[in-house]
Amino acid sequence: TKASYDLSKFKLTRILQNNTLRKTIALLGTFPDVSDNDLAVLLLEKQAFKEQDVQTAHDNTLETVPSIFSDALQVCTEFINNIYGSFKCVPSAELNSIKTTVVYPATEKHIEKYSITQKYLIAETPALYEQLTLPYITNSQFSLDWVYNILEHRQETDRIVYEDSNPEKGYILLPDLKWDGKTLETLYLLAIVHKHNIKSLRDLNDSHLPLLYNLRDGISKAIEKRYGLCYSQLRMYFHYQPSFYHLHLHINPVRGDAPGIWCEKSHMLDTVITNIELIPDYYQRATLPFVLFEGCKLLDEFEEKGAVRKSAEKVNNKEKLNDAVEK
Ligand code: M7G
Repeated sequence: TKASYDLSKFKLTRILQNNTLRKTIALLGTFPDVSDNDLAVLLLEKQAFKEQDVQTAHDNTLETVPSIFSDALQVCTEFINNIYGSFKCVPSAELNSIKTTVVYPATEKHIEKYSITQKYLIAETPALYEQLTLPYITNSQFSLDWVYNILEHRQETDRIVYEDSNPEKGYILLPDLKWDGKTLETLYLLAIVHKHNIKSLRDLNDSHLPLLYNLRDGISKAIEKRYGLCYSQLRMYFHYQPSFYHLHLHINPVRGDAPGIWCEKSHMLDTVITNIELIPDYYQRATLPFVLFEGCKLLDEFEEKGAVRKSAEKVNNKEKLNDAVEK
């Protein structure tokens, strides 16, 4: 499907976040050609190196793939000092592309998601989940249209890696939006379950064990077949809280460090299975930590209940500072 906007006509309002380590930048702006009011969030990401890209012509099996070391390489010498050289090289255009993700029109919540703000860890008891989180996610959450488009084969159909169409324990396995679809080193897949109304980890109990076993076994088989990675090379996890409240599993290679892989947000599939095998209603009884951003209404509500220790943190910091000064 063709986009309704022309990326080259993007007009910047402000930079939301610039991650020099990840080489990503998140931008807020508009497409004045389409509308002056609708806001767009753009995420630009420089490519990771594929091991293929550095192969040289001696390896004649790879002759058709573009390599950095070819006649197309433009080399500008910055300096050479004794045995040390510094260059600026521009490889062929294909090796220089920028992965671009667009959310348009973007909501306030999208802008918040891509901005850097202060973050706080919440200890969510089952009671606080019922009182605060559940009403909040019921009233204000991202639309799940993209999820249903995938499950009902309206979008991304040609990207499906594997489908198990069983309505109770089936799922669709496909590349995550974050993956460029090419670089095996940064492989990132998503398994979206067919069953509706499982909002998140919090809803999982022993009745879902067949679904969880099926995810574990089917995904690793499909990935081994397509990408040659075995079960033990894969990291499979749920996010808590997720951004999208229809159960889905994140999958990427243990070897890489996937974007947004934060321990405070990730719950390994194997751990989830064991917890439920031992205690069938584990996730309805456990206190689960999760992160909230400054400016989020839910954070204020948790703060009122005393579940956020902002002030204690300040006191501690002040004491630490005093200690440090005295020493
Ligand atoms: P999450 O844990 O709900 O939220 O994961 P997070 O974004 O805070 O991690 C949702 C996952 O779905 C993320 O990894 C997204 O990159 C991915 N995703 C989001 N959208 C809108 C799409 C989409 O349209 N297509 C695909 N294939 N993946 C998406």
